[in-house]
This record gives sequence, structure tokens and C-alpha cells, in this order.
Amino acid sequence: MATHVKHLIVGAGFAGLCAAVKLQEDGETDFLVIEKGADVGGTWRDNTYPGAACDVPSQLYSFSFAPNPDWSMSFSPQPEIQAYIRRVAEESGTLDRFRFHTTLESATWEDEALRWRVEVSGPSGRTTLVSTTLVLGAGGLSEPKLPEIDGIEGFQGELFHSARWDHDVDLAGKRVAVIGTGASAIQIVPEVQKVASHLDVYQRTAPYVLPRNDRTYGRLERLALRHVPGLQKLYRTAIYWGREAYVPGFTLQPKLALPAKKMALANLAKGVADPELRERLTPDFEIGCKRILISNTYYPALDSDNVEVVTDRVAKVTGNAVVTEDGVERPIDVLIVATGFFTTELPITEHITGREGRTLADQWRESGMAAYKGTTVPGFPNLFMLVGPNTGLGHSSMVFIIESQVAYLREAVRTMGLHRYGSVEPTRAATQEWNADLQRRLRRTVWSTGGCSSWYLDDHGRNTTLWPRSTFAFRGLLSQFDVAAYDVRAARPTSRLPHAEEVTA
Ligand code: N01
Repeated sequence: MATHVKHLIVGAGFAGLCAAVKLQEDGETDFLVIEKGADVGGTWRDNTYPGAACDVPSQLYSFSFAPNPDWSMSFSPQPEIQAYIRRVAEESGTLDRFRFHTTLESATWEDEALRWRVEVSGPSGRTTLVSTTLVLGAGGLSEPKLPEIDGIEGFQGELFHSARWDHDVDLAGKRVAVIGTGASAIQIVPEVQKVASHLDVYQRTAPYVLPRNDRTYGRLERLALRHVPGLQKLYRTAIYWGREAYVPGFTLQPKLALPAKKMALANLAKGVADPELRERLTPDFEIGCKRILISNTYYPALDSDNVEVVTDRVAKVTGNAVVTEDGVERPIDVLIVATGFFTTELPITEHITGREGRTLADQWRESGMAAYKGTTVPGFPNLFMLVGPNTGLGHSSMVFIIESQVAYLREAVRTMGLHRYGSVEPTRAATQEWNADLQRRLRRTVWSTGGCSSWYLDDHGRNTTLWPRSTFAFRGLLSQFDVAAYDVRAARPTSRLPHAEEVTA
């Protein structure tokens, strides 16, 4: 027997939790959140590697409706962020509708009944859920990407991905290799360097690394943040606008980012004394083309006696070593791959079948990821995708984007209730127009012109991940549910009606 719910939310990270809290606020209490992990938190639950911390200030990287005066530092460490998400979930009173250890196996749109039929596997086996809306909050950086390296499966030592850290492995005194030099690796490397006997860092592309202007919030400051009316909002607003000032450098005129480039190169010069190493750590593309990283400890760690930065390409992995193309073999005990995530081909889309009987993955295989307003997709009625195509940011808080999308979802649900719509689906014309505009804007951004390859771009070189405008523009565009851009159908008045009626918006 199927369980019916009005809204089915997939994922209990920032996105899924935000949807749950806000739907409940609107009296939309008939929902379930399914989560394959054991707890809320999403990426902040999964990324427990040593040194994990946010590179966006916590005053901004948090829900606007759940301010936290107790952040210990401006860039909070992972355990604090995870504890924050857990606390918001507990205080919201929604946790009774969360089903953990529950994985979406398939979701199929039933066009006559105007609903999603969702098969899930969980602690009590396989069950069926039926819902009017399907809200995907599964995240854009949740499925680890393992590198395809010859022989890696035959490695006899310990091997794990940065997002699946194996805390049972003691790195003290070991020979360790880290493959990758992205946002995760630069946080991991300084921590591993402290304990490993030797560390090889395999760098394919040198990133830009700015100083991390972190600071601890003292007791008095935290008291003030708690008790002085408006102070926390003031902090948040100042950080928000400071971050927003980066946008023109990314999207309009890369020259505006020159001061940041100078700062990054000065950070390199300060952190690395050896000129030959410095040379190899100097990026060969424009700043901003890949994510700009922040660290005060990464460069000094690379300049340490027990670290070797390897820039020759990895050729293969043997039972106990990494071998580079120049034939050098470097023996290791532990191999950590900090090689990122599936970003432009999201695995969950393989499991979602729309109105025309094909999966979202199939639809996007031809055209690349594309949605209307980053949230809804033609052919997939009543599907709302949080952190969908072209909603990512290089400069600010994804929580701001998530809240904007959830506001749009709420407006859609209100509109559906008011007009008794059974389904809403964006038109192909509106979706094409939205994406044509995005791609036109994206062509002149540093992400396309900066001379790098990055996880922002798909196999066709199209940027299907980032938002190329200000975040306030995004919020404005999603502030109302623009029903004119949708095909809508009336809710089925009785179960005797064989087909849903067509109505015009
Ligand atoms: O992953 P990445 P990440 N052989 O894809 C290299 C967010 N985040 O986990 O640059 C050798 O950025 C690859 O090399 P190259 C943030 O949005 C946030 O670090 O492609 N190397 C690159 O160096 C971030 O952008 C925080 O040439 C290989 C690295 O692996 C996103 O997550 C913290 C390889 C992958 O870097 C992803 O970051 C951490 C191969 N076969 C992450 N394959 C915050 O603080 C890949 N690489 C909020």
C-alpha cells in the first residue's frame, strides 16, 4: 500500500530542511522528508575531514530566519555548522516527518492521477510513497567523484574520498598522498602535514588562494550579538554586500578582480620561500575562473620538509604507490582523493521519470542541465529542484539561494491551492528563453573566458552550474510564482474523472 503525502522532500541538508520549515510555516504540514543518511546536515554531515570549515562567513552562511549569535568564528568549522543545522531542525518541530536511512529508488510522474509515485528503500524494506509535489534537495555537491586512474582499485593501502573520510585510519607517522588541490584539499593538506611522516600532494592545476581573514568572536561580542537589537542583522548585511561586490569581477570585467589576484600572489609569496615551488604553485589562468580558495596554512604546509608537491601527471596506482608519467614511483600507506563531486551529471536524475516517460538524466544528456529559474523543468510537473541548474555561486552563500528557491516553491504551492491546480509545469518556451539569457550572460564571465577547466562546465563546455548575476536579482526573479510561464492543469475533482482537465493560466 502506498503512503500519500502532499509534499515529498528529498534530502535533509540546508535545502530540504528549509523547505520543510517553510512549508510548515504556511500550514502545509502534510509532508515527508526522506534522507539516505542517518541525520540532517547533507554535505555538512558528510564532510567530516580534518580542517573542514566553511569558506563563507557563518553570519551569512546560515538561515535568515534562524540567526545564531553563538558562532565561535567568522568562518565556522564543520562540527558547529552541523550542530546548527541539527538545532534548527529540532526547534522547528518538523523532525517527526523526517525518514532517515531512506533512499529514493525511483520517482515516476503519473500523468492521469497528477502525482508522483516514489519507490524508496529504508529500514522497513521497499515502500511506495505518492505525492503531489516532489521537492529535490539532494544537493549539487553530494555524490563524490572518484578519479579514473589506472590500477586504483588494486591499491592495497587505505583509500578514501575527502567527503567519506575514514576516521578509523590513523595518519600519524604514515606516508600519505592527497590527489587534488581544490577547496577540500587545501583544508585537508595542512592537517595531514602535521601528523604524517610524509605527504605527497598531487596537483593538476594550481588554484588561487587568498588569506583567510578569520577571527574568533569573543564572549562580549557574542553577548552583544545576542542582545543588541539589529546587530546580528547588521553584520549579515555588511557581509552580504561585501560579497556581492565581487559579482562584476566575475561576470562583467575580470580586471576588477586584479586586486584579489595580487593578494593571492602575495599570499603565495609569503607562504612559500622556495622560488621553484612558488613557480609551480602559480596559477596559469585568470582569478575567479575556478573557485577562489582561502587559507593561511595551505602554502606553509606545502613548503614543509615532509611535503612534496607533485605536478607530473598521475599515470597509475600500484598496490602500494602512485606512479607519475615520468615513471617515478612514490610509495604510500594512505591515498586520499579530494577529487570533487558529480556536478553537471547529477546521479539522482537517473531515477526521476517525467511525463514523457524519460528520465531527467536522459532529457539533460542531450541538452545539458537546464531548468526554469533553476527550479522547475518542462516534462516534470510539480517537480521543484533546490540548488538546481545555474543556481550555484562563486562568491556568496548558497543558503541565500536556497531561501529564494523555497520562497518560489511556497508561492507555487499557494497558487496551486488558490486556483485548485493539480499540476504546474514550466513551458518549453519560457525555459528556453530563461536559459538562452543565462548562456548569453555566461559567455562573457571569467568562468568561460578565464582559461581554465572547472567543475562549473559540462562536457560541452557549457556552464550549467553557476548563477551569472547578483543574488538579489535571483531573489527578485523568484519572488513571485509567474504562472504565465507554466502549463497548468486543474486538480482532479473526483477520482471518477478519467483525465485531468486542461485549463489555461
Ligand atoms: O572539489 P574540486 P572539492 N587526477 O572539484 C583534482 C565546495 N566546497 O571537493 O583542478 C588528478 O573543486 C582537480 O584538479 P583540476 C566548493 O564549492 C566548499 O575540493 O580539475 N587530479 C581539483 O584540484 C568547491 O568548489 C567548501 O585540474 C584530479 C580537485 O581534484 C566544491 O565543494 C569546502 C583528478 C577537485 O577539486 C568542490 O571542492 C570544500 C584526477 N583524475 C568544498 N580529478 C567550503 O569551505 C580531479 N582532480 C564551503
